Amino acid sequence: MKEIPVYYAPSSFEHFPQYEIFNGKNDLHEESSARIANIMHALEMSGIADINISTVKSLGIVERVHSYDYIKYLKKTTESARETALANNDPIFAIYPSVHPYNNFGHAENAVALRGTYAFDTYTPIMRNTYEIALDSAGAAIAGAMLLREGQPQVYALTRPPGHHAEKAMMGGYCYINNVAVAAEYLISKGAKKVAIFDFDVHHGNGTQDIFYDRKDVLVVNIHAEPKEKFPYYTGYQDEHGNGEGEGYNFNYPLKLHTEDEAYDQAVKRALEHISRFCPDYLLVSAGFDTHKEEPIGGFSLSTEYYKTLGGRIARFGIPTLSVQEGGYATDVLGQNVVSYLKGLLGK
Ligand code: Q9C
Ligand code: ZN
Repeated sequence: MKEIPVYYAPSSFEHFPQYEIFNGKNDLHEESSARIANIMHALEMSGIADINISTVKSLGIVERVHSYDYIKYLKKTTESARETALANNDPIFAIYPSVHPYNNFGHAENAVALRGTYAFDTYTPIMRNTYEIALDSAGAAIAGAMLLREGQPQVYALTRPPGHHAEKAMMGGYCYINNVAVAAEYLISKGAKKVAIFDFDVHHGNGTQDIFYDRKDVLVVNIHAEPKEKFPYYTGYQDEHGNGEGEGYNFNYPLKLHTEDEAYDQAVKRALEHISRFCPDYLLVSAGFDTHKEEPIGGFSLSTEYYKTLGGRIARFGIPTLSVQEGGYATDVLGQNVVSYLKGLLGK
């Protein structure tokens, strides 16, 4: 039976954000390890996945995507969270921002000031192992990209934490290191001339857009819920087309809340046209399943079956494709949705 290679990092089960702060209140954090437990279970049951452990850690590539200062901050703050966690015997000790930069004079010397400088929301805590776990997650995306270079047509990286909200120098939206961007940069460092990224998470991939906004070697196409209704609120509008050399290499398809299979599929067809016109060497997919109808923080109403159609449309390009896990928080159907998508990729 035809299988799809899957990469994951075992440490992704050790990330335990407890709560996100919304409007001054602590809400239960949706980005739980139950998500990947459910996906792993469904993959094992499906018989279509060849599951591998990733041991890749590539700080070198990560530092081509993110600023040196940002990565240094993430590492140091993780170390400081670890010290406090150990000293207080509090394994879930977490660091959140309290203030954000405004019209100041460029100073961010205090620890609290730095937290606001490097995070754009209050949903993305730094805990005792955050830096290492985020690096492992990006490593799983690189491991997947390595297989593409060996000639695999379809690969899936089961990354957690997710990545597409992480900008060059900011964490947010449960993301610390932009996994899909790291995979793209890895492929380019190995000689790829053109890489396309298709992002179908329900939230706009502001981080990926930010990272490649000025570049024409990486085309970024996003389909998501209208940002006037949904996180990340400030980006994902249709008039964001890229900048300088990158002008014409960024496309956003914001769709109305409650969009169902048929209308969604029409938009997917239009979005994918940009990719076939671009003729990339590789296609990377930010695969978020928070578009599903049972999604607790989504906004669309896609069926489990639709993901198979979507996978089929992506596979039909015949471009070597790495799908990288992003969001999806309906923990009892998430795995089924992933399997449906992978079946589409495999042409089943
Ligand atoms: N209390 C990803 O899907 N807003 N991130 C949640 C609900 C943040 C989603 C508000 C959503 C971030 C990778
Ligand atoms: Zn999302």
